[in-house]
Amino acid sequence: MIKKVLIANRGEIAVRIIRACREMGIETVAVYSVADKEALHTQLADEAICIGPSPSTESYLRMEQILSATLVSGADAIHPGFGFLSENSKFAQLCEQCHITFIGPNAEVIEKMGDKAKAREVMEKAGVPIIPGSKGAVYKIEEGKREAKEIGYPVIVKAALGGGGKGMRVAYKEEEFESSFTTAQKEAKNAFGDDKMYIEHFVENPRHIEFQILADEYGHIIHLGERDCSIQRNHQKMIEEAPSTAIDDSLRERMGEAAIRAARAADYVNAGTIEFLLEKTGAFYFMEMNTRIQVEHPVTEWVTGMDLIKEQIKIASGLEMKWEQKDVQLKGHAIECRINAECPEENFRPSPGLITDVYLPGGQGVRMDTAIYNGYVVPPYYDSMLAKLIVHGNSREEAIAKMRSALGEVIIEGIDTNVDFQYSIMEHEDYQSGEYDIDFIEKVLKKEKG
Ligand code: MV4
Repeated sequence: MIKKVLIANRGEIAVRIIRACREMGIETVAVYSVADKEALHTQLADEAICIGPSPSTESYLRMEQILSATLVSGADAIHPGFGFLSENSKFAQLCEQCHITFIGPNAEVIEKMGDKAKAREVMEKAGVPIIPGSKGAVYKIEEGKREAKEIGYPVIVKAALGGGGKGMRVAYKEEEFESSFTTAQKEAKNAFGDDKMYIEHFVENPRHIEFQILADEYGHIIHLGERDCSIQRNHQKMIEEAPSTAIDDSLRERMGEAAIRAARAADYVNAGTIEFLLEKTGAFYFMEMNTRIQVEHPVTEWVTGMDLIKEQIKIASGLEMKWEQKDVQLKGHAIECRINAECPEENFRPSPGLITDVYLPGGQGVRMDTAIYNGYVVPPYYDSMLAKLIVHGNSREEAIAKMRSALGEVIIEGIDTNVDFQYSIMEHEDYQSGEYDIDFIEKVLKKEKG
């Protein structure tokens, strides 16, 4: 069993992992940058080691520094959280070489699923529905144009190493193809140092539905139901909920089975997520697999009653999973709102700085995952997410009522936040009816401007 974990992350997820370890009797080591000397994760862990200057490229992304800190502290495992090095196959491999347990899937799986063109091939072979698209990789415009014609417009050109919207362009008709392809490929080359592309039919107005899976070393794989992550802006999710208003028990069973097939085909071990696009017709397609714990994991925790971080640690320790699919019973409804340090009125510009006053909501069915406190200074170097407000109710209506009430109690002074914007979404009739797709926020903002 793992005895001591180094947390290669910061903010609320680092705190979340420290708490899980403490409950399990596992020692914790925090790493921190100069800007995070007074951060909550630095203070909460049993030990803390400074790994470099404030920019993440000089601290949280420095593999050698983090590995050295692990060896010096005597930790036997690293939890990477999300972002930073969490989906870096080279880092997972270096951990292996240093005999450090990487709490996540192995390097080979991370690399395989990191190449989205490769992942498509793996899923197609396994009988998981994929979006009609190019057979393999595409490097040249002419080749792409031929494929696009066969697939049928509109098409979307994607970078194989992309994800999260980078290196991705839509072409609605053949005349647009050349410029879309060229722009996407240039962006890919810049961002990922790789110009491998693939092409898919562009699915219009879908929902983003993802399935949480857990897999142990002994071939047991279960799914924990879906999260609806359609409420997003510029590929940044804002609200996630479980269950989805677009999915009934029969569709859940079919998508869940597809997710398990996908995980098995990838030889997956640990916690992972299968992303699907869901059309209004009920047709669903594999999009990507995320090989990390995700920001929105608490909504799944609340409808299943499981602790996903503890499950990750147990699986990484080589324990056999004690859950079977029949043990997974979804109960009630959970919603998560991401609270960011940003100004919605000024195109969501980041708003770092000193927090002069904080009041955090609580009560039955209300959870706040955060690393902020009164007097904390939000550094300008990292992601703007300050907190995740998660609520659980017996019904979706109750969950929405709880979220409105809890958002109304939040006080964060000194910086701008999106709390009022989140409140306005809870009041929106299309949110309340559950009839929304991935274009919801864009539509709301357009209407506001008139
Ligand atoms: C798509 C798509 C429509 N059709 N692929 C966005 C990020 C990356 N994970 C893939 N993405 C999309 N791929 C096809 N064939 C639409 C998107 C997309 C999207 C997907 C999920 C959530 C929000 C989104 C916002 C814009 C575009």
